[in-house]
Amino acid sequence: MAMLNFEYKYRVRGGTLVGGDLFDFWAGPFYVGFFGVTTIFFALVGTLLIIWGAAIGPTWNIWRINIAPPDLKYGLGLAPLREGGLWQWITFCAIGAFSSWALRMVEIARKLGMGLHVPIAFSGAILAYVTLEVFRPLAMGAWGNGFPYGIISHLDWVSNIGYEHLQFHYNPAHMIAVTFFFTTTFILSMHGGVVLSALNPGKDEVVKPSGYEDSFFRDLMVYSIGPLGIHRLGWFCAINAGVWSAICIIISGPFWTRGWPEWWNWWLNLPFWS
Ligand code: 07D
Ligand code: 07D
Repeated sequence: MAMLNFEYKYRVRGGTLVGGDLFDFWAGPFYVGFFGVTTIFFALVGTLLIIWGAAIGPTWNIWRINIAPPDLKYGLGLAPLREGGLWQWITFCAIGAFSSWALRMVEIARKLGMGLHVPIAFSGAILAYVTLEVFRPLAMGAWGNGFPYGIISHLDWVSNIGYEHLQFHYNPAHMIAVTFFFTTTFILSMHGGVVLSALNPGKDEVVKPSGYEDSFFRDLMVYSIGPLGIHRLGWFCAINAGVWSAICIIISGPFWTRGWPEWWNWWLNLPFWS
């Protein structure tokens, strides 16, 4: 009941970014909005194009379906549908759907009078995707440099691009991205663990307030970042994981064409070694 009263308060017109009152309503618990409609449109068209691509391909095996980008010879032009054109339109729809979803988050946050932290975080993932499928192919002069749509085939792409640079682990931005991914899961497991240990006690035991969580980490390692701080840190690390991923791939090809181990020669060439 409390939830319903609360919904009654905020479920009012306003806060939309475009279109005024157009689509400014809920369908059950689902906020529609202009960007809800555009998300559904792009996601539906994109999915139908994927199904079309699968239908004209050699297999319905879900793992092996592959919709490849155009051959490099098409450069940055439009390719015939069966020769990568489908990939181009799927990419267009994917960008439409992902950005509509982010903008819908913005509208909902505005209605609730909340910050834009969630859409900002999701934008990190969108940035990584657009870097892979648009910015890097643009910088390299052909859509054929994008990754293909297929569960196994996109793994092959990652591996191939990795070996094109001999040893991708030597890419310094990849190192930073990987470290942020590892740090994000590490701090989430610590945070989830401490919250559960305090707020989900055994039968007949009392729930412990947040001071207990702080004390746990102070006793353990002198310092507790605090209940707000841990979420700031998580947000920061997670976004950096996506952003450094985007950096690590945009520099691979457009800015560094050789093996990544070779990049470290600057270190060996420092004057004080010789
Ligand atoms: C848990 C949130 C839920 C999302 C899920 C994904 C689809 C795709 C497509 C039938 C954490 C739903 C999947 C809608 C269906 C067709 C054609 C997010 C969670 C459950 N990958 N990748 C996977 C995508 C890239 C890489 C799995 C998408 C890059 C590696 C899944 C994209 C590179 C491995 C998947 C994308 C890359 C995977 C699990 C877009 C570098 C694995 C994903 C749009 C980033 C793992 C068989 C997951 C696997 C895996 C989806 C891009 C590398 C199919 C949608 C090109 C090394 N990727 N991926 O849980 O098991 O994400 O693959 O950019 O080992 Mg990938
Ligand atoms: C791109 C996904 C965006 C998703 C969006 C939303 C839907 C809807 C619907 C569920 C970015 C999609 C939503 C479809 C779903 C429903 C209902 C996320 C994206 C917008 N690597 N590597 C990375 C590691 C090696 C290589 C990133 C580790 C090898 C290349 C990350 C290892 C070689 C590329 C990372 C390792 C190699 C990468 C990926 C270990 C191969 C990239 C994360 C331990 C031989 C990619 C921007 C990411 C990248 C990337 C980690 C090994 C090559 C940092 C831990 C040595 C070529 N690697 N890697 O970017 O930077 O997520 O992409 O060995 O292109 Mg690597």
